Amino acid sequence: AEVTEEANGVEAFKTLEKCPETSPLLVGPLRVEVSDPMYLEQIRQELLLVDRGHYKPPQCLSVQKVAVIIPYRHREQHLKYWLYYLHPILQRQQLEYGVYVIEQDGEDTFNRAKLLNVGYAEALNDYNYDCFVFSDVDIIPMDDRNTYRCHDQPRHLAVALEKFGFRLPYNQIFGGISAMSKDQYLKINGFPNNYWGWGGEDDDISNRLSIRGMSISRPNVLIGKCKMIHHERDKLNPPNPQRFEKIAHTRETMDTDGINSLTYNVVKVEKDQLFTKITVDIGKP
Ligand code: UDH
Repeated sequence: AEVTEEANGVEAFKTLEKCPETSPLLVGPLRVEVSDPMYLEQIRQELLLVDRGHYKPPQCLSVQKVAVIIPYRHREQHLKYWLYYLHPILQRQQLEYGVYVIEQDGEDTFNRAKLLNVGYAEALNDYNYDCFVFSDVDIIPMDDRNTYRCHDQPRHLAVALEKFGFRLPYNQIFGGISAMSKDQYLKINGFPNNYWGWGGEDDDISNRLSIRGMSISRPNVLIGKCKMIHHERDKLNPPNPQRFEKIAHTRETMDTDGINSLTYNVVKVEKDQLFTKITVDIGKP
């Protein structure tokens, strides 16, 4: 039951019903343009119901509380597009959600999976989330029926990208955007902490899922179509030459490398209207 203020100042109880399985606010396919510059101030003006990155649907009670975790460094323009497109989509999906941008401090080699582990831990410190969506900063869904919530099995959301001809390049792929419940995440001991540089960590996560007997669920290729913002390779995220060797040994490493072995230091927490940015020192290779 939610307390609401009535015009005469008397408090009345209004019970919010659970949100429906399919939101009536969805519109389907979306146009996603990433050429005009974006201004954060303007985006904030259009999203007045978001408070410190958190939103609760006013119409109904969201069944899941979703933390959206973004691994991040030096991608300011991409983040603006992400915020501009994703907040309205998540709101039409009638989700209760919080956005966490996890920024790697310093200029050492990037480590995406470790940042995602930090995001899981920090989001849970902040609020009682039950579902975690892990999203690259440069991927925007092109259909709002691709819901950012958890399912019976771990979910892969970035299903159809132009760079792969709008098809899945291989069946076990789990990169770009994924969603896992707290239980699913803990069952695989979270993500590996020692994939420094580009590549392999998503396949290690996929290995963990199948080793623990889970399968990957997905929307179909029409609903799962996403726009990836074009960019050059980041200087501090070179392809990791060890990745092939490492993904061959997930079974031996996953129980000791993961959320149970995660260490980091929070350097700064910044509460923007549209997101919480946590800058962290995660060490170096
Ligand atoms: N990321 C950052 N900063 C970095 C590196 C990575 O924020 O310096 C994050 C960001 O959320 C990004 C994600 O990590 O979306 C994945 O990294 P990526 O976008 O570099 O990986 P992707 O596979 O691209 O999308 C690889 C480089 C492709 C170069 C193609 C040149 N034509």
